[in-house]
Order: sequence, then structure tokens, then C-alpha cells
Amino acid sequence: MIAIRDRKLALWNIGVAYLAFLIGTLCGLLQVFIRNDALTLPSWLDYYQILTAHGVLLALIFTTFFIFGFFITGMSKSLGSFGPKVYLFSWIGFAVTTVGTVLATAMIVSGEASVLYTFYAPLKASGWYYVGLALFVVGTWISSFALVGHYMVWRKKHKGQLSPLFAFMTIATIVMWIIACLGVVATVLFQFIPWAFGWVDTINVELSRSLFWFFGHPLVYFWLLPAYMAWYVIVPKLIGTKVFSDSLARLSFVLFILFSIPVGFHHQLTEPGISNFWKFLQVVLTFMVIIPSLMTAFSMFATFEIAGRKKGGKGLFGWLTKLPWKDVRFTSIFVAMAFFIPGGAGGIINASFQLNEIVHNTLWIVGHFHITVGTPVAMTFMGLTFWIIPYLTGRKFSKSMQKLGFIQIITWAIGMLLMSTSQHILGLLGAPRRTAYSGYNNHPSAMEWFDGILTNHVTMAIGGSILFLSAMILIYIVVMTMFLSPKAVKEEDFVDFPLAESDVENTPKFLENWWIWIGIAFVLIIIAYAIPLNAMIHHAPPGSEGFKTW
Ligand code: HEM
Ligand SMILES: [Cu+2]
Repeated sequence: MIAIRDRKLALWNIGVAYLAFLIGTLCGLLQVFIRNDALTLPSWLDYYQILTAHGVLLALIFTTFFIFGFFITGMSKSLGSFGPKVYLFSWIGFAVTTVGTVLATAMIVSGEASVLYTFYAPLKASGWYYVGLALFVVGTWISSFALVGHYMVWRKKHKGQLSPLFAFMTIATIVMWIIACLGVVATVLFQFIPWAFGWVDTINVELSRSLFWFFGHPLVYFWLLPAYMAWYVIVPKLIGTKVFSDSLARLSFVLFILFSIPVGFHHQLTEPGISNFWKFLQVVLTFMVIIPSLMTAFSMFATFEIAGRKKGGKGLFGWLTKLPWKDVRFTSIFVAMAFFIPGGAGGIINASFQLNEIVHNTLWIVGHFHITVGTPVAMTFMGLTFWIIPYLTGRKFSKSMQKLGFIQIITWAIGMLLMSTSQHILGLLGAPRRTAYSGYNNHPSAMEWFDGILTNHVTMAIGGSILFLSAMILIYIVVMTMFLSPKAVKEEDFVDFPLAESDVENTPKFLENWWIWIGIAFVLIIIAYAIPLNAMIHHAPPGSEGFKTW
């Protein structure tokens, strides 16, 4: 068991995450009904206000707070309890991140910031919204440095040893996050804040978008890597085996540091102002991410096969039946992984220059990220939630909770399948994303979109409602295991943190030499970004003043 005070810290992070999840999923439900022409908002509430809240609260706030709760728990478990300084800075980080969150959310709720979570210029929100975002990022940096400090103390005490895999992966994720945030911090501090407060009149739009996507793409890996950590380090323990290969796991994380940052232009393929050569180069670098992704898929299935065969599974696929399907901690994560197969394939489509022309800015994209972050990541976090909260509170995770957990993940999977499939299809037909109901004045081509079995209003409404129901079941489980379930007394009722063993004998030491990887990462970033960013600054068109379209 980890120290009580470390547990409190983690619980506060997870608590804030689920508060954001509650409000965010409610917004999602409203969006589905508005897009379906089944709900009209009162005049004081705007579709874009809700959509901004949904994107920010789920994609940024829920994920980030949950991830830090997970990191804190795992770092305390694998490296020992936090010292006083690490503890203090973790709280300061939590406080600053929370203040930023509250400020940004207040601006969205008061209608001052309906600029969506990508806050593209020249849409202009209140300056305080950007201050909120800046505080949020700085807060995560403070929390990150606290964890790095904890890791450095451990390394000093264990000279010459490789750190435990969980700690290594945490630090890799943090290294990537800190480098990625440089882009968003630069644009928010030097472009948006002076512009939004009126200190300067105009903004360089292309530069701001490029700096945003310098951050925005690795942001998706900031969500994904903690899920991968669960897949690499927790799942093998749940199914009764060891980590498949320690060095493969570490190498794949290192590759993610290298290839997740110099690729942001793949979100800007349709934008003028960036020449094709740089778009091409970044698309090539984007495709490099397929390597560590397939390495991860390979080692997951190798782990499953090894565990299944150890338990007597025979034949080509007999081992599949031997996996612990009745354990919701495992099944949730397996379902999450299964969703990532079409999710990852869709990502290859999005990043392909020509195919991007068809799907860009359509509902296809919305379908895509609900089967990447919205399910593989979110459902892995759900699976973690089932045991991490009981672990932290010392309460029981009863049989009836286990059953509810199953209902929750099954309903989420069905709801997402319905919603995201219809979004993918509608997008291919041409329906735009980020719009309230749009029938283009009842134009026959637009009306036809809603004729399909999966794309008609009824199916979509059912999908959205099932999802929201699922979210509420999860909130119930969270509240119960946090505050109300009976405390565990008997030995067998205690829930543990299932960290798998990982053999490090054959792992090369250089994998943990961070300076090598940070160095290569910066070289790649300079190759991919230095010349085009420089051109955007020195050959900038006249800047834009701000627009408030809502
Ligand atoms: C109850 C579950 C959910 C429902 C019903 C739902 C529904 C929706 C809908 C209908 C949209 C499209 C709006 C539009 O383009 O006009 C949307 C956008 C979005 N959703 Fe969800 N969603 C849910 C859960 C999630 C989760 C768990 C995440 C991430 C962790 C997420 C992240 C996003 C993001 C980032 C957007 C894009 C916002 C933007 O375009 O600015 N959603 N959601
Ligand atoms: Cu991307």
C-alpha cells in the first residue's frame, strides 16, 4: 500500500477528472439531440458554447487529471512514497491546473469563449480564457517536474540500475508532454494573450495554428501513452504473466517521443501558406508512428497468447478462450484495444494527403476521435478506475459493482459503435463537423444523409442516449467506490495495484539515457519546423483582427 497522503493526492486528481467527465458527457448528449433537430436551445445557450465545453472538459480536463492521478499512484507504488518536496510540488501543480481549469470553464459558461477546444484564430475569446489555458499547462508542468524529481531521487539511490518500467514510461510521457507544450505556451503567451487583451491589434493566424498543432498532435499521444502503460504493465499481471519484452516496451515509448512531435502539419494539409514539401515531410514522419504502434499491438497479442497457452489453451486460437473474460478490469481494456484497430486505420486515412481532402472537417473526424480517444483511451481509463479508486480508498469492489462495470463498458461500446459509425458515414457523405442541425434549407442531398439505417435520426439519438446512460453508471461506480462502498477488512477484499514483472537483464542501458532521445527529438523538430515557421514569421501576410461570431 502506498502512503495515505499520496493516495489523497491521486484521489483529488481522479475526482476532478470525473467531475469534468460528468459535465462533458452531458454536453455530448445535448449535442447529439441538437444535431438531430430534436432539441432547440434557449436563447442564452449556444451550440458552440456546449461544444467548446464538451471538447475542453473531456479531451483536456478529464484526460489530464486522470492521467496525473494514475501517474501519482503508479510512481508512488513503483518508486516508493513521495518525499516532502515532491509532495508539495504535486499539490501546487494540482492547484494551478485546477485554477486554470476553473477560469477557462467559467469563461466558456459565461459565453465569453465559444472558440472550441482548438481556439483557432481569428475567433477571439476573452483574454481570461487564454490565461486559464496557460495556467492549466503550467500547472501540468509543475506536477510533471514533481514526478521527475521523485524519479531523480530514486535514480540517485539506485545508481546504474534501470528504473521500473512504469516509472520509465511515466517519464517518457512527461518528456514528450513538456516539449509538446512549448508550442501552445508560445502561441498563447506571445500571440493570443496580447491580442485578446487589446495590446496588439492583429494576430498571425497561420503561425498560431501551426504552433497549436505542434502541441495538438502530441496531445493525442499524451492521452494514448498512459493507456499503453496500462496495456504494457497492468494487463500482463491481470492475465497472469510477465511483460512480453522490457526492451521492446521501452523502445516503443522512446520512438513515440521522437515521432509524435514533428508532425503537426498533417492537421493542416488543406491550409495555404505551407508548401507541399513540408507537408510531405511531416506526413512521412507521421507514418513512422505506425512502427511503435504495431510493436505495441504485437506485444499485446504475444502476451495474450503466452498467458492463454500457459493456462492450457491449444490450437491456433484456443488460448483466446483462456483469458480472464469474467474480470471486468481485463475485458474493459480488451474492448478498448479492439476499438483501436479501426481507430488506428482511420488515422492512416486522415493523414494521407489525398484522402484527407475527402474527410477534412467532416463528421468523419468526429467519428474517428470517438473511437481513438473516446473509447480506446477513455475505456482503458474506465477499466483502471474500477480498481484504482478502491485501491486508493481501501474500499471493496463488490460483485455487484463488477456486474455494473460490465453493463457500463458494454453500453459504452454499443453506444460508441452506433454513434461513431454513423458519424463516419455521414462524414463521407459530406456532413460537416462542428455544426448544429444543418439541412441546408431542406436541400434533398442533405436530407438523404439521414435515410440510412445507421445515419437516421432515431439510431443516432439511441446511440447518444445509451452513451450517456453508460457515463452515468460510471459516475455511480466512481461515487460508490470513492465514498460509500464498505471498507475492505478481510485480506481478500483489498484491491491491489496490478503491476506486472518485467525482466530487465537484456535491456540496453542507453534506452534510459534521456539526453540522447531529447537531443534526437529536437533535431527532428528543427528539420521539420524551423524553415516553415521562419517563413511564416518573416513573410507573414497582414495579421487578422479578432472575430466574435457568436
Ligand atoms: C456521452 C458520450 C459522448 C457523446 C454523446 C459525444 C458526442 C459528441 C458529438 C455529437 C460531437 C460532435 C459535435 C460536432 O462536431 O458538431 C462530439 C465532439 C467531440 N467529442 Fe464527444 N461525445 C461523447 C464522449 C466523448 C469523450 C469521452 C471524448 C474524449 C475523451 C470526446 C471528445 C470529443 C471532442 C474532442 C469533440 C470535438 C469538439 C470540437 O469539434 O471542437 N467525446 N462529441
Ligand atoms: Cu495528429
